[in-house]
Amino acid sequence: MKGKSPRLTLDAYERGVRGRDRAVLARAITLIESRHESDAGLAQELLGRLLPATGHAHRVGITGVPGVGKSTFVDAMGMFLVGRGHRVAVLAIDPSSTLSGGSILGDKTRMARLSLEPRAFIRPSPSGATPGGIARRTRETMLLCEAAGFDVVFVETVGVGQGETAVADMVDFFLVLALPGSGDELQGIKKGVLELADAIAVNKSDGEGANRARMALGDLKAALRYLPRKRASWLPRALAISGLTGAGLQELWAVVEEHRATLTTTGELAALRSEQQRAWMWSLIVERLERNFRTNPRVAARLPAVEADVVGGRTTPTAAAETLLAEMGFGHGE
Ligand SMILES: Nc1nc2c(ncn2[C@@H]2O[C@H](COP(=O)(O)OP(=O)(O)OP(=O)(O)O)[C@@H](O)[C@H]2O)c(=O)[nH]1
Ligand SMILES: [Mg+2]
Repeated sequence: MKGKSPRLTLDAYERGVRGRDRAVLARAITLIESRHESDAGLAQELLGRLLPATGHAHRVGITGVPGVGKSTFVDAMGMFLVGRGHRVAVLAIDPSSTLSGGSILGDKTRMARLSLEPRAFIRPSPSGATPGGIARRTRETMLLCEAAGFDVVFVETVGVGQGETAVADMVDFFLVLALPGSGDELQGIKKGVLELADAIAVNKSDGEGANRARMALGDLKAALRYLPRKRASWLPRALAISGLTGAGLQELWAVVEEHRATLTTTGELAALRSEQQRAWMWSLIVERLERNFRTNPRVAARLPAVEADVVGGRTTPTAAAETLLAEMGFGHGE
């Protein structure tokens, strides 16, 4: 990867993104991801200008354990949608990757067709230092993609860690990919993740897996009836798919469209968008507070020792938090 490319002007970013110039879009995302204080103002100004051009896309979150077939699925689904006239953006959050991390390459080879497709755009979302940071950058990247004319945005996250809730908070439709297997294996999907799902797709439903997928589907449908409903108007669906053969993809997209139509009719989509705006505001606040906290010189001076004391069991987390917050003037009981 080359060194820092020079920044464009605000007008050039805006014109390029609106003009669907993918190279400018990529540079605008880099600007959004920048941790330099000097870029933050420009980034927020650009977002402000582009905001009216956002909000029209299908925002679809996808999660599943490593190896479940997310990349293969997104490649196949993306190509299917491009074939139907959509423009597809894929944001992949990889907790193990950094900006120049190696897994990016791996994903591009798994999305061999989509990565060559001019009407698609694939961008890995590097994990930041904080969950709030991931959420902010991914959300803002999604908005840039929408302003650049992408009408389907997939946000992919590996089904480990806390990423799922952050992603579920910023999308309209949350898809959980599962593996065909016994009931035991299905229980391997974290319950908390199941509760976020608008649909569960049992992937690899092909060849020898087809029968097992059908059995898994029965278990899932039963399980879904007992889970608390995310929303009254929508019972989460379970279906069998194969990213490899493309089986079930058309049906799955029909479910996404039905979900959209339902939520539009009930007014829930509008409410969801308002909620997403609120979550965005909070991720900005929390991220800024955390950054100010960590970069506060008094806190920074004491943080390593205090943290070591907590790890070493010499002080309690509560006492340590109080000590550090007091350095910022956040006393107790105000
Ligand atoms: N039989 C079958 N194999 C599949 C299918 N989808 C993916 N695979 C295989 O499963 C393996 C993992 O697929 P990936 O698409 O890389 O899975 P992933 O979920 O993106 O994995 P991570 O990026 O590591 O989290 C690969 O060997 C794929 O060829 C499918 O629908 N059917
Ligand atoms: Mg993958």
